[in-house]
Amino acid sequence: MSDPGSTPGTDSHCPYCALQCGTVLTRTPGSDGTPGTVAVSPSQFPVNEGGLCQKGWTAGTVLDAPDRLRSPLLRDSGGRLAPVGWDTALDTVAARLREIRAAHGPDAVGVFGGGGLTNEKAYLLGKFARLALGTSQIDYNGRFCMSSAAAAGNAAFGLDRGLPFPVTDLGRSDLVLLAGANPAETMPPLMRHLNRARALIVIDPRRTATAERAALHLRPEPGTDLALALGLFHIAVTEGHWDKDTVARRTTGFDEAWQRAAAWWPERVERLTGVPAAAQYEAVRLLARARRAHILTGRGAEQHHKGTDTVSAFINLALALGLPGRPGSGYGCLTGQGNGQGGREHGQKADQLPGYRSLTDPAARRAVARVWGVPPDRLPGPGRSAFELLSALGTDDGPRALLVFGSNPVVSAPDASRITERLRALDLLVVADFVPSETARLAHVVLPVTQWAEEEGTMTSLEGRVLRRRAVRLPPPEVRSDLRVLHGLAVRLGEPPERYPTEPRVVFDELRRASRGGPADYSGISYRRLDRGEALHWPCPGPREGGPGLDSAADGGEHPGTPRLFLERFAHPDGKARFQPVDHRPPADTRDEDFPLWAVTGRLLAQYQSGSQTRRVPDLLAAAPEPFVEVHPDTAARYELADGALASISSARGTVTARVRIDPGARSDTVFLPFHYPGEGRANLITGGALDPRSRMPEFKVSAVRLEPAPSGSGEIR
Ligand SMILES: Nc1nc2c(c(=O)[nH]1)N[C@H]1C(S)=C(S)[C@@H](COP(=O)(O)OP(=O)(O)OC[C@H]3O[C@@H](n4cnc5c(=O)[nH]c(N)nc54)[C@H](O)[C@@H]3O)O[C@H]1N2
Ligand SMILES: Nc1nc2c(c(=O)[nH]1)N[C@H]1C(S)=C(S)[C@@H](COP(=O)(O)OP(=O)(O)OC[C@H]3O[C@@H](n4cnc5c(=O)[nH]c(N)nc54)[C@H](O)[C@@H]3O)O[C@H]1N2
Ligand code: SF4
Ligand SMILES: [Mo]
Repeated sequence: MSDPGSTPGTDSHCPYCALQCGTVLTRTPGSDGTPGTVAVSPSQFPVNEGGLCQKGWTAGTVLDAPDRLRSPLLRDSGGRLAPVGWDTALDTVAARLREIRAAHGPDAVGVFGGGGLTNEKAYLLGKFARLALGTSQIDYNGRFCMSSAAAAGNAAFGLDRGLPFPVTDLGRSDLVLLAGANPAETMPPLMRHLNRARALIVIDPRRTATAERAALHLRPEPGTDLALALGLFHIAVTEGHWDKDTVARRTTGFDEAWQRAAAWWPERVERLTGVPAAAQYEAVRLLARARRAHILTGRGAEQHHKGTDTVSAFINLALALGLPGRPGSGYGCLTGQGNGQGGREHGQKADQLPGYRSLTDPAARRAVARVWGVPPDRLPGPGRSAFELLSALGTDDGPRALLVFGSNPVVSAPDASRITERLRALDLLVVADFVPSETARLAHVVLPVTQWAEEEGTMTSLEGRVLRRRAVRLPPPEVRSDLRVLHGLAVRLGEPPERYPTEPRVVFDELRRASRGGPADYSGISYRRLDRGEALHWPCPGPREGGPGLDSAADGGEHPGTPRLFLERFAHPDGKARFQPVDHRPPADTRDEDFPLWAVTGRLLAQYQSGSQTRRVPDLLAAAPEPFVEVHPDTAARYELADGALASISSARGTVTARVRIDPGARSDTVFLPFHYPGEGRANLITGGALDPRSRMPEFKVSAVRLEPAPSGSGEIR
């Protein structure tokens, strides 16, 4: 790439969450050939309207993190990671992969991707795994994120796009119900839209910054949202608030779903969830009175071993009220990661091909194999889901090598000490990252890659809009893009070089062809249209194959994209949405004498995910410096814990050490831990691997724990 120059004011998007706030990047050229610093300011993009959160404002700092990876690293005979050249690093990886494959077969190599990768990277990673490695063993961290909402959305609507409407619709809503989401911390600029809505209902066991803005805050015991949603559905029907006409015209399966919900009368729901019956009636009354209403779910409702059924229960409620498909109303999931939407569409998921197609669908296999220039039987079948893949590493029939692109599972995977052990048991761990994450530190080979402001690409936001990421500076000299890394490895594994383009635009044009005809059809979207500022939400089909318009230089055609889905019909063949017959079940853990409290985990405004990026930003670290446990004053007193003391929080899996923060907004049966910190403060030392049977989502949100003062002499937690 040539030096992009120092033109002030390049439009791009924030590198962090799925809101993908619009930014303006300004580069100050460095002296003597250094890449220069990048300042981020907000643009007047519709989702953020000139606002950014603290993470967005400070994102430029990570580009110049003092310990940024600037050269490939290879573990030497003394066990230390030492700098080497790219040829040595890639030759070593390719040679070891070949040995492992020859000894144990192609499924002995696994790949772990991320929802922060651009569409181009996610697409090429899936292709690389299936063709260059020939492995079925690929999955990604999106499995830990919105997979339950995706499974429920597909079941109900025949299509999964987080928000089937633009974010700006929320500002015109009469009522927004948020189940298990805390956007005041996780997507602050979204609050501009939510504050414009007439009213908010928040369902969260904690009194969060978001709940403080709500007209009504329902505080269920953690892990009981499914019963609560069944109860709200029950009241909607028994009080005559349901939309009989829409249910009859546009849905199927009401009777079976209702049979389950019929048994969840308000007093029973109150006994199980702790939400007073009067508050349940009030919530349904507010929903029913609203002309335009939205029901949104976040990770609080989804990250459970029954997350899919819980989301289905909220969708049942929405369908009963006639919201999905009604203009100005709807159900949506607040997707989390920067490319959490696009990352789930292009084939880095264990069971998936580009265009959001199924790896087991013969027609989809034929279509994608044709674009890839291989016979369909070269495509392996579905592999293990993320947690199952990580759990199998280094076992007799599991992968012996793992390539990680865009995740830090040592901190973010559940049952973290066991997963860390599995990573250590590998014959080969390769991590591509731009900072020495906790996972990179365990690797045999570390590959330094470019960051957002150093690369071109596309991201798909939580509203299904495809956005351009733009390069404003050159990367440090020995740093390569993920696309170049994949190309270098594929060629060394004997693949034809042209199969792995390194130019993002060329990869995108191939992705367009590979997605054509799939649910997430990008064939009508091109860099040229995006660069003209067109607002394109998928599906956006392009001109017919062979006709004008699909070559790399071409435009993509005239299709305006689809900002609002389901207005005429849902995506199932009969055009109807499907109620799901779901019923409540308890969390995987039970509270007992040994573990009498619930622990829930989640996020803080100033840290992002495993923290490997934001813990390197001084302002953010100052705002949220160390792991803490939020405890109700009565609970703290019961366990003789003072504010600021160090506590041990133990589950059947392990123990976390964190500083006590007494908070009257907590429930007295529940403590809260953020999961952004490494070492002894890793919240995931206590979480477990109970998986949702359909989405394979682990139960991050609820664990039975015991709380006690940390043993004296406990180490530093920073
Ligand atoms: N600052 C910041 N922003 C982020 C991220 C980040 O790491 N930091 N990550 C991004 C990503 S990838 C994601 S997925 C999103 C997540 O965004 P959110 O879903 O808003 O975030 P969480 O904090 O994980 O969970 C939301 C709430 O769920 C509640 N909760 C816990 N258990 C339960 C329960 O059983 N029922 C209910 N109803 N609520 C419960 C918690 O108290 C918490 O307030 O945020 C995105 N934005
Ligand atoms: N207890 C608990 N655990 C959770 C959750 C929870 O609520 N509670 N939430 C879960 C959720 S929703 C999520 S999304 C996961 C997220 O957890 P992780 O998957 O660990 O996500 P990140 O911390 O964003 O890790 C991304 C890593 O990839 C690097 N990276 C970023 N962009 C790129 C790129 O383009 N290329 C390459 N090669 N590397 C890149 C970053 O530097 C970072 O080290 O955590 C899950 N874990
Ligand atoms: S809300 Fe999300 S996209 Fe917007 S500035 Fe903050 S982290 Fe970035
Ligand atoms: Mo996420």
